[in-house]
Amino acid sequence: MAGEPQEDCLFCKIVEGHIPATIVRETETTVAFRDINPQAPTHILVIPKAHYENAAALAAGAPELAADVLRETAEVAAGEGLDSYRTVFNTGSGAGQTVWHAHAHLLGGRGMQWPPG
Ligand code: IU
Repeated sequence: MAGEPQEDCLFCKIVEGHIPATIVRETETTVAFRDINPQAPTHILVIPKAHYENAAALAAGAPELAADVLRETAEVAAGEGLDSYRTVFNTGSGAGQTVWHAHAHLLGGRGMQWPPG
């Protein structure tokens, strides 16, 4: 069920501390940890602790929590000393989503191209 921990979800396991991750910040509702395959000098994932399969499901099911995730990306960016950064939500396999627990990619520390690939 939306919002409930999923047994086969890797990011739920990170939230529960069952899989190690380099945690940058944690709030009552979110966790931020370094991506294991960084695509920029700073690449951090900000996730809601509750399980929603993508950003659309999160925004529809728990709009306050979606706002927490967005606020937290800004806090993490400030903590990393980033003036400029990119926030990405991949939604669907065609867009590159591989983990089905909503997450914001926070990328910074290098120049960015537009449009993205
Ligand atoms: P995506 O938008 O679903 O493709 O992003 C998933 C990200 O999760 C991707 O950048 C992976 O490198 C990252 N990741 C991770 O940081 N730790 C893990 O244990 C796993 C994936 I699996």
